[in-house]
Amino acid sequence: SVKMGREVDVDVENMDPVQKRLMFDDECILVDENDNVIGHDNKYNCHLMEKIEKENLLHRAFSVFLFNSKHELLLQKRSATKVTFPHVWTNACCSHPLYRESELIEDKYLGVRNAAQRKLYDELGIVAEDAPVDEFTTLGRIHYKAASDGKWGEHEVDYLLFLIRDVKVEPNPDEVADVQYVNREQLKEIVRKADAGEEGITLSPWFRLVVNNFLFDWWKRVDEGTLAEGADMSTIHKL
Ligand code: DMA
Ligand code: MN
Repeated sequence: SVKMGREVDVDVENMDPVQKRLMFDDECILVDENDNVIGHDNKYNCHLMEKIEKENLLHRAFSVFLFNSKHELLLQKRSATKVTFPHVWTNACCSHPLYRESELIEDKYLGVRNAAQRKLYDELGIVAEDAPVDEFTTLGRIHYKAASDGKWGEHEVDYLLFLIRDVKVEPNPDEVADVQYVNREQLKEIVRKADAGEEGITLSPWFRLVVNNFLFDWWKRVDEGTLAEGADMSTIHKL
C-alpha cells in the first residue's frame, strides 16, 4: 500500500487499474536542470505535485509530433482514465523514457527515441516498422511545470520529436479517446475554441507551450524540408 497520507490513498483506490499499474511499474528518470541523470523514481511519485514541490523532483519526458505526407499534424485526445490531464487534446504521443538500459542511451538521444517508438505502439498501435528510431528528428527540449488537478502535475524536461510519415493508427482506448489530423487553420481554430472555453475543448499545457513558442516555425520547416536545421539540442528552454 502507499503511505502518502489518507487523501492520496483514496485516489489510488479510485484509479483506473490500467493507469494504476503504469503509475507503479513505470520507473521515470530523474534529471537536474541540465538534464543530467541523477536517479529514478516511479511515475506515481514523479507526478505528485506535493512531492515535486518539496523535493524539486524533475523527470525526463518526450512529446512526439507526427505529420502525415500532407504535412497535417496528428492530435490525440487523452482518455477519461488518464490520471494526469484526462480529456485534453494534445500532440500525437507523450510519455517518459524509463530507467532501463535501452531508454537511458544518451548517444543521439537514442534512449528517448526508443521510448517514443515503444509508446507510439502502446498508445496508437503504430508498429515499430512505421516509426523507425532513425526517422525521428529531435528538435529541442523544454523544461516546464504544470498542475493537473490538486494532487497531480508535471515537472519535466521534455524532448520534442518530429516524425513525418504516413502510418496506420489504431488508438488504444485505455490511453486515447479520439484522434484527428489537422492543418494549420484547423489547429488555430481548436486553439481559439480552447481559449474561448468552447465545447469543452482543452489543450494540454505542454502542447500549448510548443504551439505558442515553436510549432509553426518548425511546421514551415517540415514543408520546406529544412527540419534538421531547426534543431537546437544545446538549449533547454525554461518555459
Ligand atoms: C507524459 O505523458 C509526458 C509529457 C510530455 C506530458 P503521459 O502523461 O501521457 O505519460 P504516459 O503516456 O506514460 O501516461
Ligand atoms: Mn511526466
